[in-house]
Amino acid sequence: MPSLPRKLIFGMASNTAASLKTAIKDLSSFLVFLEENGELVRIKESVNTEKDVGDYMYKSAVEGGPALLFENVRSDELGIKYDMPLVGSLITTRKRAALALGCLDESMAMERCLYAQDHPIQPLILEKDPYKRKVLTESDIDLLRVLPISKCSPKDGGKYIGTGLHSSKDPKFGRNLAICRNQILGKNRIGLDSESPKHTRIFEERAWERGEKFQISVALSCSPTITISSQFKPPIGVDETSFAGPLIGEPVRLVRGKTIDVEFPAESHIVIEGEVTKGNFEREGPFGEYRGYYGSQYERQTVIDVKALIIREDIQPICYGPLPMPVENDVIKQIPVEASIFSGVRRSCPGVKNIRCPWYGGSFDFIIVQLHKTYEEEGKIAILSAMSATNSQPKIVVVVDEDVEIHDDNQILNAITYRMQPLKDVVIVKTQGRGGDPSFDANPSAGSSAMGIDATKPLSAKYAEKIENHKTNAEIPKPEHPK
Ligand SMILES: Cc1cc2nc3c(=O)[nH]c(=O)nc-3n(C[C@H](O)[C@H](O)[C@H](O)COP(=O)(O)O)c2cc1C
Ligand SMILES: [Mn+2]
Repeated sequence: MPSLPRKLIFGMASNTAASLKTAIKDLSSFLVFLEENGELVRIKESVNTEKDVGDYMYKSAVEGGPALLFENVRSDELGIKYDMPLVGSLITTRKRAALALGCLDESMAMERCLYAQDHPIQPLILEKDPYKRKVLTESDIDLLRVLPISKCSPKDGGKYIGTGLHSSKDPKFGRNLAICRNQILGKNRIGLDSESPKHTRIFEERAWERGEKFQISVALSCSPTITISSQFKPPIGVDETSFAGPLIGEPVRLVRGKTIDVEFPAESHIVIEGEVTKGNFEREGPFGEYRGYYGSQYERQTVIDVKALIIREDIQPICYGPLPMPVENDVIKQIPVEASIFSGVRRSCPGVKNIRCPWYGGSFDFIIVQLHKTYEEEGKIAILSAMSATNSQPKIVVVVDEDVEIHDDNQILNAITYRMQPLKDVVIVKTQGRGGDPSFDANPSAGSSAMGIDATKPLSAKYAEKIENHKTNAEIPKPEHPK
């Protein structure tokens, strides 16, 4: 493989990490930056897409390890060696997610996301494609022979693209950007999983109602900033691409589709363009989901008929597609989802201090709100706001006071235990129910519900004083006879 470009980033050597001002605009530069800062390692030994890649990615992800650049990838099933390297476990730590947002200091990431939400920059559609690309069409396409796509988890029903950026358009709502997973179903057929009521799904159904095929492009290996920006949760009709602009400090550049009327981010190394025909379903899955369990077999998954596979020729293209589940999914979503819920809750509770969407709730289903309460029932209002701030339908919301450290689960559980009375402080509402939540799937006819726990102290009542640490500079002597 030709070595990665050693180019300067933001006019200075990329290892001067302390000077990162805006997010990095393309994947190759991001990888250089990670490598020079000890956040990426190259795997030179030959690995297969059936097992090895998944094993490596998962191990590095659960250990909080580096991103992995697989330089020698093969498929034993197909008996081939790929020309294209594969990058995996790319955004599996909050630190790298923050770097993708342009923050060297993780604690600044929420603030940057709030800034991006409040200062969107519309993308720029280029008249001319700035890069040389190879365009393969319809029957010339054989996805698994060209792209080193691996299994993500051992019992997945096939090989999956997990990080594809799906752009689509609607006459009323404009452009939408989201990540959906795609099982490779054939040479030029991939599955499209877009849950209801997400915008991609709504756009798809509206295209079918107009009697049209649903056009969609799936971009791989874009700037990680755009990948993360797709996870903001604005209302329908707001293009998530516009949140990446303020993060990279300029409009995201889009290129017109080669075979469909949908643009894609110019810097993408790989783009799949296709159409979804109403009624075209295929069996898909199972897939190891973001909740940490395999989703049940999907008998009816919509299918994208691939019209074009577009690959950069001006650089060494790298494939960023398969991912270690559930870690990378949860980390990519976490910060923008927290920021989206923060701005939703702030509308009704200006005293909201922080939001946390922990990995154990799949970064969607469990929300912790830290609140400076100004009136007695505000904790309950914060619960209702957090539940309805996005279209992701959380299942559990916990509200805590500002003296509770939001990233310390022990403190959260202590607040739930001793600042809450179940009969008075728990709110339960019936919900639509989400397929994929194993506790719902086990008995769907029983329905589903969401719970809010107000674990804030009452303002009016006198409350027991919390024990603070003793303040002393004295050192505890070391034992004289260590075991
Ligand atoms: C790695 C990754 C994979 C995802 N896969 C899917 C998926 O297969 N189906 C889905 O409905 N949402 C998936 N999501 C979540 C959506 O991208 C997310 O909810 C997004 O905000 C939806 O946007 P939309 O409502 O504008 O369509 C995924 C998220 C990440 C980070
Ligand atoms: Mn959207």
